[in-house]
Amino acid sequence: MKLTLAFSLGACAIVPYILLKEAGADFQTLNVNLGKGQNHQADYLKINPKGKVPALIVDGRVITENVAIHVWIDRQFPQAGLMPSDPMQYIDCLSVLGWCGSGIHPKLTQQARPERYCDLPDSADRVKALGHEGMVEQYELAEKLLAGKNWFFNERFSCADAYFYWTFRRGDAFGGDLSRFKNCIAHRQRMEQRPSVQALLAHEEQVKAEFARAA
Ligand SMILES: N[C@@H](CCC(=O)N[C@@H](CS)C(=O)NCC(=O)O)C(=O)O
Repeated sequence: MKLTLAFSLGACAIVPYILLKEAGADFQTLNVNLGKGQNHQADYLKINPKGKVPALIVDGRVITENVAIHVWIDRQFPQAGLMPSDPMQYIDCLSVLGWCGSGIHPKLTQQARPERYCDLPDSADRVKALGHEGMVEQYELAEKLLAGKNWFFNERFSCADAYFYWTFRRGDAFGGDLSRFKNCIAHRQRMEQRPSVQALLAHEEQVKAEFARAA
């Protein structure tokens, strides 16, 4: 089986990268420079007409949307136990994935791309500030969900941990003081000790160098 992950630096495509590594999958990445708009070029739109990363190409067939990709990886590599085995916890885990994708991610995009939310003159700072406020409200919830725990479910790493890790790391990159989110910070530190995330961080350095050479 040939697996190619459409990937970009710092983007939510890092989540399936982590999960594929956790699963021990053999895969390659197609590195898409979002900063240069490569995701809107014809070659990439043939892969994902939505113009977004991630996309996972499985023997030529494309899967888009993080949640669908995560579930596919879990089903393809069941031995990795990336989703909880208990049916109710499985649903709770899907619920966290949905929340990361549709509850937290839009607050991050609002800060990165305020012009997509409001194009009135001089509105960008206010749009970003509201995005930040909304993001922080979500981290308050995460702080409670992670209280007294190493991982979201069963004291065992799952897709939920990988997805939340990205949302918190991305949110932190916008600046602002997140030091009160002690459980989220500890979760991030635990994530960064996992070999899958270490591999990701090394891969990001390589891709950074590749993008710089192409600039
Ligand atoms: N709903 C999609 C969202 C994907 C998404 O928004 N990806 C961002 C990177 S984090 C992207 O490709 N942005 C490029 C753009 O919007 O121009 C998913 O969960 O996979």
